[in-house]
Amino acid sequence: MASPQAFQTFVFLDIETTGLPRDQPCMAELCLVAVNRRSLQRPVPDPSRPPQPPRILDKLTLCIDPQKPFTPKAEEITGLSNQTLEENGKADFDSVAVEALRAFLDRQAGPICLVAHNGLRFDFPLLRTELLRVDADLPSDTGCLDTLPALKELDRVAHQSYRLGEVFWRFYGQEPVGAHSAEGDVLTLLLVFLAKAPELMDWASVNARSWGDIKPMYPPSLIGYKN
Ligand code: DCM
Ligand code: MG
Ligand code: MG
Repeated sequence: MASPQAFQTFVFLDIETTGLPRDQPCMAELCLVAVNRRSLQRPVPDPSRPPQPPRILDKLTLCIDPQKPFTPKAEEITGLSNQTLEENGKADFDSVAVEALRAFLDRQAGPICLVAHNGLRFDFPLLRTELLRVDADLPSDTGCLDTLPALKELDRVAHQSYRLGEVFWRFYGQEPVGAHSAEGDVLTLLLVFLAKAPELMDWASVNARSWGDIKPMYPPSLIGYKN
């Protein structure tokens, strides 16, 4: 970003998809949890107690009937399928979903920083592709923080895994709950963030990227068919 930003709200997000970037995936589930910086400024959690998210947060979870077939692997790990999403009457990622997303973000005190684990390589570019597909976008000065390189840089320890579940294990000595559900992964990310919140918020104020600089994962025109 051009100058250091004192982000007021951190919006943790995770997206479940029909596959990996090489599959040019579609979103199948989106979860956002918004937390004011005030609720992130607290002592480092006590590792002998089960970690808890802050009491005050806003949450939006949407299931989406994607325009593409799931890969077998994505279906297996997410527990989602084209058939069950359709049977449950879920719509595609459409203008109504965009309105819900916008309204959710508009309710938060700004400036806002989106936070995702591996977000710069996965969640942010894919969300941008999906938004552009329906002629929508987010404000270009929205902050974007990827906790994967951020934690790596703050740790300065070589040869450690920074997969979300492994980082959670290092901080809390337990397996995360609900891996590969969007809400489960967001709560895991929020708890990981809490373990290093002061450092990560400082890091974000200097190193967060701008939404306007996020390149779409693939051109939005390339999709729009169904199996
Ligand atoms: N994904 C995949 N195969 C993997 C890991 C992930 O196809 N081995 C896809 C499907 C997931 C999405 O990436 O919905 C997001 O991953 P995660 O659940 O880790 O957020
Ligand atoms: Mg993820
Ligand atoms: Mg996930």
